[in-house]
Amino acid sequence: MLAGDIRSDDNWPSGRALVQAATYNERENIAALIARVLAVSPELQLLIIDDDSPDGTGEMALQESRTNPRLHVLIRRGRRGLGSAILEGFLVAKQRGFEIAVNMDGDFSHDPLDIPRLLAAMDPVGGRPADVVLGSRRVPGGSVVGWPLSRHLASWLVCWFTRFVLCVPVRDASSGFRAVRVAVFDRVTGPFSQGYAFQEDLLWRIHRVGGRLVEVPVTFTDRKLGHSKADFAESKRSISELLRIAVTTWFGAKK
Ligand SMILES: Nc1nc2c(ncn2[C@@H]2O[C@H](COP(=O)(O)OP(=O)(O)OP(=O)(O)O)[C@@H](O)[C@H]2O)c(=O)[nH]1
Ligand SMILES: [Mg+2]
Repeated sequence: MLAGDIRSDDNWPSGRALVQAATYNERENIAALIARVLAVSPELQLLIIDDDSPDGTGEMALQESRTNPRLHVLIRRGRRGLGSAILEGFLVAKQRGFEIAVNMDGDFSHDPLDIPRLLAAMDPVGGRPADVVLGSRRVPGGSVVGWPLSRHLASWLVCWFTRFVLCVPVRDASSGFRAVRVAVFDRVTGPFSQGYAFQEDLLWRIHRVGGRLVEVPVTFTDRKLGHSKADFAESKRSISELLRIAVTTWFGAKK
């Protein structure tokens, strides 16, 4: 949190899992997102990390949080990037004593009803606990609905690169739908990618310290409302960050 940022409240109920969504111009989605995530279970709390959306998404969430003790909002002054927002959410979850943070997009590409499955896979009965559970489109049972061919190709390329060049043993490293055991941030340090490449970067760092990554199938549905924020400049930035990580993977140079 920087000077000028706005935080909704200080009295958080205690809990095990915090769901978080980074938002930028999601006014068509935000109210329904809040309602549907919090309806999944009375045990869940939700943190919205908004980068001062010009369309008022942050204020709408802030307003809602005044009457809802399970909803928390951080409005950051200035657009600081998706990766930086997600990282801040994870660190808030850790500071507030949550054990697990579940990150999801704010555009309903991720179905809130899948959250309990992600949480269950974190600590399977009789199995090994995970550090990250990915909601994966690329394991049997997972799928994508509504993407044009170009999106499939770009996504496949990034996932292939992360798996075979960055040597991260998952099929859907780009998935933003993921449960993370926040204690992992005691072992993993940055500097992290600030933009979309944060998703692959974080998995790469967790894998390098021996963290356990698990995938469960989900259906990803392309957004119906609002617009994608993944523009050409962001794609260029992500590609250059992934290439830098590749250099570190293979040649050990400092990132
Ligand atoms: N706080 C914050 N959130 C962001 C930023 N950029 C994107 N987001 C949010 O991150 C999530 C993912 O962004 P999207 O624009 O949906 O990206 P995408 O899923 O690759 O693109 P689509 O499939 O077209 O929706 C959404 O909830 C966005 O509102 C940012 O700079 N700051
Ligand atoms: Mg999206």
